[in-house]
Amino acid sequence: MTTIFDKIIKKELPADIVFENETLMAFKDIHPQAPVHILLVPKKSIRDVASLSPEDGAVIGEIFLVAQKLAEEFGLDNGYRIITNTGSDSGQLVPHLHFHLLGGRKLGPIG
Ligand code: DGP
Repeated sequence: MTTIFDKIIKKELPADIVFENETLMAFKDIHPQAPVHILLVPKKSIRDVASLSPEDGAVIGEIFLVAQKLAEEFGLDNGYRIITNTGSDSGQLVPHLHFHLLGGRKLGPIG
C-alpha cells in the first residue's frame, strides 16, 4: 500500500526534512501538536508496530538514536515524548510506521 509517507520518502511530495539516511527519514509534522513535532519514519514500508518483524529491530533502534540526536539539535533539554500509534483505536491516520517526537512545551498526560 502506497501512503503519503512513501511519497515523501521518494521525494514525490515536499516535506521539511530534518534528517535522512539510507534506512530512515525524519521530517516536521504538517499539523504540529507542540513547538517541536518531528516524524521519524523507516523507509521500508511497515504498516505499524503490529506488523514488525525481527529483522526490523535494527531500524527501530536507529530511529531512537536519531530521535535522541534531533532532540539535542532542537534544544529539547527539558525532555520530550516519543509516541507511535498502531491501528484504529490509537487514531493512527497514516498506515506507515512512524514515531512522533514531541517537545518544546510542557506536555499533558498521555491518553
Ligand atoms: P498518526 O495519527 O500517528 O498516523 O499521525 C500521522 C501524522 O502525520 C499526523 O500528525 C499528521 C502527519 N501528516 C499527515 N500527512 C502529512 C503530510 O503530508 N506531511 C507531513 N509532514 N505530515 C503529515
